[in-house]
Amino acid sequence: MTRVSGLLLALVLGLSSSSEAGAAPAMDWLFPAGASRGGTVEVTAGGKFDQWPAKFVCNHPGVKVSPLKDKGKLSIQVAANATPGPCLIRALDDSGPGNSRPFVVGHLPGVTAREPDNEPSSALPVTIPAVVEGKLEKSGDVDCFTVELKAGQTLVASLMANHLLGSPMDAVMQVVSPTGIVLAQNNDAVSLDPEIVFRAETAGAYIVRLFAFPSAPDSSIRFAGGDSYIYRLTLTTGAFARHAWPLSVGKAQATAHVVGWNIGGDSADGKVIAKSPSGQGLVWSDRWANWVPVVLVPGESGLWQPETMATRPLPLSISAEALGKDAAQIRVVLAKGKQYRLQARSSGLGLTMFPSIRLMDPAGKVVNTFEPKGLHEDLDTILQAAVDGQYLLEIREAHGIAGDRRVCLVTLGEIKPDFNPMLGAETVVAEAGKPGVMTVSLNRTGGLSGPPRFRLEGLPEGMPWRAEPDKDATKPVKIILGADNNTRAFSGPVKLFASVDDIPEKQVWAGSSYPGLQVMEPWVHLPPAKPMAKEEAKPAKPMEKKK
Ligand SMILES: [Ca+2]
Ligand SMILES: [Ca+2]
Repeated sequence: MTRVSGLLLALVLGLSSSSEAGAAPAMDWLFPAGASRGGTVEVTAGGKFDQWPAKFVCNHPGVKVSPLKDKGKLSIQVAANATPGPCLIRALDDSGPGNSRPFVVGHLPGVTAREPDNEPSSALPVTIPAVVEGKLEKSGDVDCFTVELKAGQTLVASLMANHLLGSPMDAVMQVVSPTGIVLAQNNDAVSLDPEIVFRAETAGAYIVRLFAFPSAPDSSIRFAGGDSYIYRLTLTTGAFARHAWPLSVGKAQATAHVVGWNIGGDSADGKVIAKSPSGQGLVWSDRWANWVPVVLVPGESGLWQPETMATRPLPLSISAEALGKDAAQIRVVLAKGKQYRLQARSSGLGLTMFPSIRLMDPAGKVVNTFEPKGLHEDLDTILQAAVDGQYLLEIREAHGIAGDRRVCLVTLGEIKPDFNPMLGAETVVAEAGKPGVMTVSLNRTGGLSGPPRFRLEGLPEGMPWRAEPDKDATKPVKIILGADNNTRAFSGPVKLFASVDDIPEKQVWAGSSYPGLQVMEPWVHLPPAKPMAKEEAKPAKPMEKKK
């Protein structure tokens, strides 16, 4: 085909590559990355926006995002009664939905970092408690903040950057004296993000100093920085939760217990909020500076106690702390031939125990030793009992280390017929005039084999959709949205529900790149058919029948 005839064909078909809408928005960061309840903040969205204003949606009902006149500038309003915790903000335009970025609803007063602050002498004074919204903005950047402490006060300085916000930084934090003497240092507490708990022996000014290396290590020896090196630094001498204890709570429980700093007495019970379909929630109290994750489990949650020799019933959910070289022992009864799921969670909850679990059969023989596949991973495995009887689980820290954050949650339960329906993607974008395709993995367990049934909410009245299961029941199901020759445009969120056999209906969800943040309403983008195709697709005018 010659170039000319190709051009003619393009004209005839109504194709015009030059007038194609550009790419959907690509959002690299939000700064600041959070706001307090009841506040309105101006936020800069970094990234590529071919169309401005773009549209912004948030999965948190208490967070309203409005684009301002200047490209990349947003006004974010947080309702006074908004549930604290992280949420996801997504940018969209006529080309479709872009990616989403995390944003945090907090409740401490916010302070914005400013330059210069690289030296203790130029540190920004911060009245605590507060959350500093900051950025290590260029290579070599260091940020310093001064806090006034009374003798005997315990300061908690906790950074959120790589964890949850996804900033590409591996920060180091120090508490230093005004003359620059390092009094405390931490590299990694919650994943790569540091946290320092510092008791002031004498009253006075103390400097919290922060710098970073790239989270993906490179050969540079200079401190790193950049537009996306965004952080939220919580500074408080008030209550700060370290972790839930036990690390799990029954699904129906409204409150959970936590341990932490400056948190003694009855202030250690918080509300369980933000329960997600992945089986996690958050424990939070407005008396604390923060929230912590908690795992939602069927049945009871317990703490491992050295004196407990009794057999534990299944499903088991026991929180254990690292005992140095010793092991926490748990006895359970397993049945021959049955399959059980054994999980040990620590890293996924922002904690640092690397559990090693030894399983011994009724004769006392070691059946297997289970460990997570890698650092920053949790153990999740299936085991089958060879004989009936009492088995022993021995839980150790693989490296024999004990410490504040070296705790884990061990769960063990028989695998029952069930399913966990998950979306293949957070968004569905169709070609112009074509239906959209959403894929759903049912993740069946325990021999569940019935056909899936689906229910969809959110498509415009009368717009067709259908489910196309694969012949192979283990393969994802395709959900086709819109007609095969789709003349109607739609862009919006939908909710999909699935049920199999007599298991109650479940909402189909997608994980996100941010741990613990789920997408419950995938965005469906069915662009309008292109002009020529639209003409063809229109029903022909009824013609007068010739007699
Ligand atoms: Ca600085
Ligand atoms: Ca670090």
